[in-house]
Amino acid sequence: PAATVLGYPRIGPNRELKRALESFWAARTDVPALEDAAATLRTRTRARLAELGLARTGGAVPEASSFYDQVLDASYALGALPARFDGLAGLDLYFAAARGTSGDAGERAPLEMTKWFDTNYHYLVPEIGPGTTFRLDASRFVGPVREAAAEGLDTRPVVVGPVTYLLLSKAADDAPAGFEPLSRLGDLLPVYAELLRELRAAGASWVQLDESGLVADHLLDTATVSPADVHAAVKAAYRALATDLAAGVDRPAILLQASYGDLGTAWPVVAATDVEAVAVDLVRGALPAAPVPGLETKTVVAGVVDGHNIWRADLGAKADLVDAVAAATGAGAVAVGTSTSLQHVPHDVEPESWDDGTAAGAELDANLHAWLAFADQKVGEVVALGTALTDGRDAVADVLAAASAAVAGRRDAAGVRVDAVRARTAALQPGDFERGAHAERVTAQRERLGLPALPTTTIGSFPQTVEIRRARAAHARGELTTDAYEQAMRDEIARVVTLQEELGLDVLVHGEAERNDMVQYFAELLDGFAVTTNGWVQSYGSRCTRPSILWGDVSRPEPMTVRWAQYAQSLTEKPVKGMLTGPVTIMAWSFVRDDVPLAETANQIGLALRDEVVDLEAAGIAVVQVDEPALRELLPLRQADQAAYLDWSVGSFRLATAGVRPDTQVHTHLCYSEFGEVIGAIDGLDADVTSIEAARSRMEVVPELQDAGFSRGVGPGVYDIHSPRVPSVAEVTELLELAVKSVDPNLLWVNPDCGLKTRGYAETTPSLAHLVEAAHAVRATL
Ligand code: THG
Ligand code: ZN
Repeated sequence: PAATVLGYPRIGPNRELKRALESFWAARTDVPALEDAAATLRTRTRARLAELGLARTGGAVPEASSFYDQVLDASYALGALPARFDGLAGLDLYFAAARGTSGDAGERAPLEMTKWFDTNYHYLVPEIGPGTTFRLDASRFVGPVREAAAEGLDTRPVVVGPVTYLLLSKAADDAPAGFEPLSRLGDLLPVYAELLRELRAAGASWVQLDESGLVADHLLDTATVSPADVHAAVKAAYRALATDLAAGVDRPAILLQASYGDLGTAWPVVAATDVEAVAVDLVRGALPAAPVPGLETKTVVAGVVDGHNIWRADLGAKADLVDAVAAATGAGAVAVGTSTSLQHVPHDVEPESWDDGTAAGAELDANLHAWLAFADQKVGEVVALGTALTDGRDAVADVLAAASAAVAGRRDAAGVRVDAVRARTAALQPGDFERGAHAERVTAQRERLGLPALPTTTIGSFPQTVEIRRARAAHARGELTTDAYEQAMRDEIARVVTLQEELGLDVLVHGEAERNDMVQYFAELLDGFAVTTNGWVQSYGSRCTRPSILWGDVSRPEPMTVRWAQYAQSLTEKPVKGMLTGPVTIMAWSFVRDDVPLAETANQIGLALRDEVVDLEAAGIAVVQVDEPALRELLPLRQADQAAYLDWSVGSFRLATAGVRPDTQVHTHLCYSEFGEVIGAIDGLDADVTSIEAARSRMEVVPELQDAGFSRGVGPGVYDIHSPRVPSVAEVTELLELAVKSVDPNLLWVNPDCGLKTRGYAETTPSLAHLVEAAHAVRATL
């Protein structure tokens, strides 16, 4: 077929899968009900894709559904789940690996979760050791293929490929030092071969194997695996799968997928395999400099429609790019595809409304409907480009013209380019990114704040209670007036401040009751952003976010957080932290514009936040925290691109925070503990205090930071908030004693790992009481 997509959203247009999963987990429904809901959604997806124009035959429609995660699907099918799940089977096993078990079911930790390439999707990390056995259970892949066949549809199952599967894995806890999961490739391949045979037997004419590991240096522990090793592994794997299998056995044709980046030196590698087709990302990646020998026998699926972002494509330009593919690559045939799976974008723009009844709302609504393409619109784009390829552009002239008009309309629309905003970023000087000398700030802040050694604080949010959520929902429905809603939020802030005073914390927070989400809250208040009502994107399992849409130049029409912080500060003598989300995190968790450099947008947001920070200072706030949990997330996959990224990302944080006096203390919070690649950048942020995740790694990160010469305030989290467990005073004391061994007690802060938004007061209050008690105990020994 001339057109395909590499995957499609799995959660359902109205989050049907989320609801079905959560009902099942809450034991409100049983396995048949869950299976039924999932099957209904799969049927709906196939029908929708065919209705939007993908061919019903030839494997054009991908089968990329999942009950939770595609990497977990592979682990399950390969029989590769760790031994702690032995004795479980079927969905019990599947969900135990995803979510862990406790109580009567036995205590089992779930698989670890981490980010999928440079997206906001999180996958479950396989644990592979020398003793991991592989045994095929193809049922969860085969079932949907049969189901589709019964509907007269020849679908193309999507499976994480063997090399990428192992690259995404971590060494099992009991593996010897230096063990590399990729060393198990030889044992894994026969199981993949068997899976391919079973899929063929079920009726699949094509299978898609995702080898996006080919484009991602970040997956490589370069001490043990080099890009050359990965290339060799791919060659060996696909020789085994394509050539050996082809000799004696019927197998599906293989579409080898490489998304999320540039194939670069891997072009000859994929060309050297015996697969029938290669899907390449031509949004992030480029065409090869010269035709690649080997491709003449293959189809290249040109991934020209962005699967990663939500802008409507300039189809004329895309058609030009598609037309260039055959000559540039030497491909035997060309088809049109998306650059990545569409799982990273919401289902459909159509039902969205940005019309708030004002003239500006109506204009934004019309504009965004014209400018955006969610998954369904993107399917339409690849279908149109496929038709242009096979039947000529005249056949879709009106579609191409409409796309060009939309792109031109977006370029010229009010708000996309705001001269005053551009003038401000253009006038930036090096000094705007600099605060005074750190040592002087330390002295000035010590004098102003008068904090004890090992000051105690929290990361920012307090539990979002049912009452808070109810008040927000009632306000959104118009059933609670804005005055009443705001009064409810003030009451909550007062409660949280009193609680913190009673607990004896040193630096307080207002608790963020008024915020729905740490990015969306700011997106709603800044110019240049739009938020969706139903634009859900799966983050992990049943959890979704609604990324904001950054469509124009960013500015701050008025202060965003000042009155809340000021109110909280008016209630206490202790310092209350002003709480903001940093530019990089706002960008990482939004759909960003593709028409200006990221660095420009980062500076625009940096300046908007800078104004907010300065206003907070003027309102008497002495400590301002700017969170950047996503700093590492946006790190480019290719090492060569990382320095430039760190330059603008760190710069935007500094721009946001450098406008204040030396005696105003700037904090930041980073949600992870693997600092390897970014340790220099963290120092470069020039924050006075950095809180980080550390409880699960038992403070290992503290000596690492010291070794790297980090000499700023540091708040290694002393307990993991992701679990409801209340840490004992002794436990926290022990961790603090560990920390004071490797960090100057004058630099050490005491805080939990993360914000408390997702916890309840039942565990939050005693946990914080223990934290304060432990800090006092260790303080007394100094
Ligand atoms: N905000 C935004 N993006 C994020 C995070 C965030 N991306 C990365 C990380 N945090 C993802 N983690 C989560 C954690 C919880 C949920 C989603 C992503 C979650 N979502 C609710 C759900 O699916 O039921 C919906 C929340 C809502 O109503 O807005 O629980 O913190 N922007
Ligand atoms: Zn965190």
